[in-house]
Amino acid sequence: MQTPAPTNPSPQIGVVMGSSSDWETMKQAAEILTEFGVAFEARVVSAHRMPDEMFAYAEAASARGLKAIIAGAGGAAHLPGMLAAKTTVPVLGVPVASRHLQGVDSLHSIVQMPKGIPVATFAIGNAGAANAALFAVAMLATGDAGLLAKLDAFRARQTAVAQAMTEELR
Ligand code: RP5
Repeated sequence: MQTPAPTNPSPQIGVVMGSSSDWETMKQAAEILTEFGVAFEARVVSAHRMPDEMFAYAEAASARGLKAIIAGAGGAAHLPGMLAAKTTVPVLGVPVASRHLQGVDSLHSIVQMPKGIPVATFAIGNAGAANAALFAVAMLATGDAGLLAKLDAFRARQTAVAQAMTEELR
């Protein structure tokens, strides 16, 4: 479950997570960003094991040109909220399913931000990671007609797949 090296020299999106064990979930976001041709980096930035690196990452995010940070964590998942506390770059939080409470703990930790520091919170697990990436694509697409066309085509393919489902019932 190795995360890819952060090789992209000018990423638009940061995909960060509390542990390499989160990668199985967070790679869903990476796959969407790759599909849309959005430059991203993927890193482990553990809130409780690497707090100084976490703050440094958040503090540098804007100047590095990041347009959004997709942050996934499990358990007492303080990574998205603490990143958001240190940057105005939008933080999209992904609750990773945890061993004992199946990610309900992660969801509550991420979604219940006190007023003033928002974290956009997505579904627990793979759907949340993929949707966070699609949301980031939608944000970037507001200023990028080419990306918007790709997003429209993605939606149209989903519609076609759903429309074909009735045939599967026969
Ligand atoms: C959190 O603790 C991580 O985000 C992960 O979801 C969870 C377990 O981490 P590991 O024990 O697998 O490193 O910090």
